[in-house]
Amino acid sequence: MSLEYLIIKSHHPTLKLPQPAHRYLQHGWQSWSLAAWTDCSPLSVPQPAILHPLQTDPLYANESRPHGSWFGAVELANGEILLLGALGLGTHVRLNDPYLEGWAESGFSEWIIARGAEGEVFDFYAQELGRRFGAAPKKPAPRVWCSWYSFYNAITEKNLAEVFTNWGDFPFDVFQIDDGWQERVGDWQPNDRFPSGMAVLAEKIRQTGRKAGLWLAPLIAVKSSRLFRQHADWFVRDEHHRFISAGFNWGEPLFALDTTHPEVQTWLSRLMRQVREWGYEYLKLDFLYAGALPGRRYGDMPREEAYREGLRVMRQAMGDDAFFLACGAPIFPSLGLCDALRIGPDVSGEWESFRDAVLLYNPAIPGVKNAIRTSIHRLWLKTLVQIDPDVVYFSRRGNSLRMEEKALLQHLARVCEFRATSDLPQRLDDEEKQALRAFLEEQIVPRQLGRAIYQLGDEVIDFSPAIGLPAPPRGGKAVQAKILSWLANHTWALRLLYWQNQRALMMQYPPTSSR
Ligand code: 9PG
Repeated sequence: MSLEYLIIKSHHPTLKLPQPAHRYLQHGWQSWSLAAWTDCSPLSVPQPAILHPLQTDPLYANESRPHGSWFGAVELANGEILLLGALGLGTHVRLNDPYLEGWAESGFSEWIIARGAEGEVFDFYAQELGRRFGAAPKKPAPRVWCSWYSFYNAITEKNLAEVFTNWGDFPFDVFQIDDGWQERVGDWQPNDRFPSGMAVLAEKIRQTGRKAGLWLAPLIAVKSSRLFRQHADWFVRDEHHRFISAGFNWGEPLFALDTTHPEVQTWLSRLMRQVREWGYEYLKLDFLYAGALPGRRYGDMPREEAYREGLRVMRQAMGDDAFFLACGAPIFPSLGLCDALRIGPDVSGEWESFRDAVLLYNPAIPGVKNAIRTSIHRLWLKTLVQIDPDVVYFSRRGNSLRMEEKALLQHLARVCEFRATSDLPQRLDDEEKQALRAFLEEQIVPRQLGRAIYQLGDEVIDFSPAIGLPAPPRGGKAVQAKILSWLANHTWALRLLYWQNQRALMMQYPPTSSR
């Protein structure tokens, strides 16, 4: 098969399929949104709807026909791939059999139409995207210990310092502090569990010979934050002058900063310089989708351009020497401005939950199967940016993952060549420690053998057990699903769930004993 292609400029390109489409590659908008080959039948709309702004492109969340952001591809009966892919932002593709339809939210875009073997088509697409957005990862991916998937937000300066010491000479390059250090999302000062301040902790990390990493969600604020209360005019609104929703998390509604507002840009610059001054060199900037949600902004520009403007401001302020991991980030608008990109939803200590996967039909909710499924469909981005599939687990304790499930996740990290974990040294036995050390030290060049099949050294790994989507619920389960979706759309129910989780977490890591 040889590659055939054409580059055109269009507002609304329509392509008649030469043969019936067998499968459609649906590509979600941001890190956590679903990317997967699906049969061409409609998919259920993920629930609850209150999370749409946080998990998908909310403008298209109710579209159940095959569609996606920036590009779409079909697999033809002879196994060839036909791609309609934009080279510009604010673009979408859907399958309207027998047509593949693209459109740009504003104006014209360049588009690639390419046909051939899947690998060749996507290599070519990546190369053309690189020309427009910036090519080739410039920094190697560091080996990271991240606090999130063991402590969640029950971190204290004391329990973190303990972990940093306990790792001894383990080959990590970065110790990254995740969510839980800040006063509130929006108020980026240390809370009372970090009485010595963030600079002291960064120095402690540096003394162990690692770089200090920090999590922030700079483009959102929770309703109760000082930032939101004092600067309501900095937040994106709709045409009726109401604040747009950036979703719901931490038991609260989230709002989106307007990255085109000059005062917001000044504030973002200061924030980035502040965390650099504290001594953090690895920045995991999260919930970034908020900068590109639909709404009215100070500067009248397309939403993904507004986002890119915000990213440019932050990149410039943090400096080129910082390592910037973009998370919860719209994929194409982040290219060329970050060093690494999260390419799937969060992992969790569970493979798949019946409630989330079947009843809510939500492929963006944390879980190992969801994380592998979406990441596997974004590996072709590797020539453009370091790709982060989230952390792996080596510990048998603290999760319900079976050996082979943990192994598949570890293999995904090997394929991405991005190695991170949240395992706690005090919870690993000797065998697990040895396996983790070997994982961090090994150098394997992965080779793709099939759509979801990779060769890693002497092993051939088939990721298909993580690829399938669940069948939509029927009968009694469908009734259960309706009730649950209704319930999960109420903020009181989400708050209850949040406080329940927090209570369980506080019992596991009591703040008093670890302060
Ligand atoms: C900290 C976490 C971790 C994690 C990030 C992000 O509701 N949701 O669907 C949802 C998805 C992801 C998420 C939180 C909520 O996690 O990906 O690594 O940093 O924030 O809060």
